[in-house]
Amino acid sequence: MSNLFKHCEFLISAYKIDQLPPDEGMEIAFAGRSNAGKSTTINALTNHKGLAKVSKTPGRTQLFNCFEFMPNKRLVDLPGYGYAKVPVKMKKHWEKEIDQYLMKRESLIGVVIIMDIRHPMKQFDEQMLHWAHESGLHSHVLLNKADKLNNNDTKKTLMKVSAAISKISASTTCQVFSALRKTGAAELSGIITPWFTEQS
Ligand SMILES: Nc1nc2c(ncn2[C@@H]2O[C@H](COP(=O)(O)OP(=O)(O)O)[C@@H](O)[C@H]2O)c(=O)[nH]1
Ligand SMILES: [Mg+2]
Repeated sequence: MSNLFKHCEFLISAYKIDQLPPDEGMEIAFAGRSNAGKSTTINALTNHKGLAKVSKTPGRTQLFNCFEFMPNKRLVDLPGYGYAKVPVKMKKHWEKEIDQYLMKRESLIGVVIIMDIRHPMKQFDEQMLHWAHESGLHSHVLLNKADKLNNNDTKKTLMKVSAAISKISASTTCQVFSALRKTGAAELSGIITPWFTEQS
């Protein structure tokens, strides 16, 4: 399968939403708790090892990182939410910025919600699912770090989380993933590619 995202380039890092690229074209956001694997997922999807910076220290990459794979088509690595050790003031700043981004960004067409398969469906993940559902955006959940679980536990978690998601948002899809091993990368690409190409 041809990879729509293989010619992806870093565009800009924004500390505030008014520093983002012009709100034109289409973009999708990668959301998830700090350390869930958002940056590693973007690298796996684009087949570009050092594109998005993978952090060794959780909570460090607190910026909107924007990547462009075609003119006016972007992937946005959102600041990680829910990291406990971030100072309250900084947390407030990011909650506000992410909130505003989600509500106001016209070019946003979908969101990929990344969860650590060992700790899925935390409060912020659920909030994001509710929000995606209410705003009628495309949404897809990755149960990442599947390399950390055996097959049986992986299957069980997928079933459990899929059931929980369907109660919140029937149109949201969910898959098992390992950004580290690129397991499930073709499935991910197969789900989000039509978001950009279908007529709306
Ligand atoms: N075992 C494993 N580790 C992963 C996987 N994806 C990411 N990581 C690791 O988790 C840490 C956080 O990843 P990062 O992409 O920076 O998370 P982010 O904060 O959500 O952007 C890094 O040490 C990654 O190497 C995965 O699929 N499996
Ligand atoms: Mg990151």
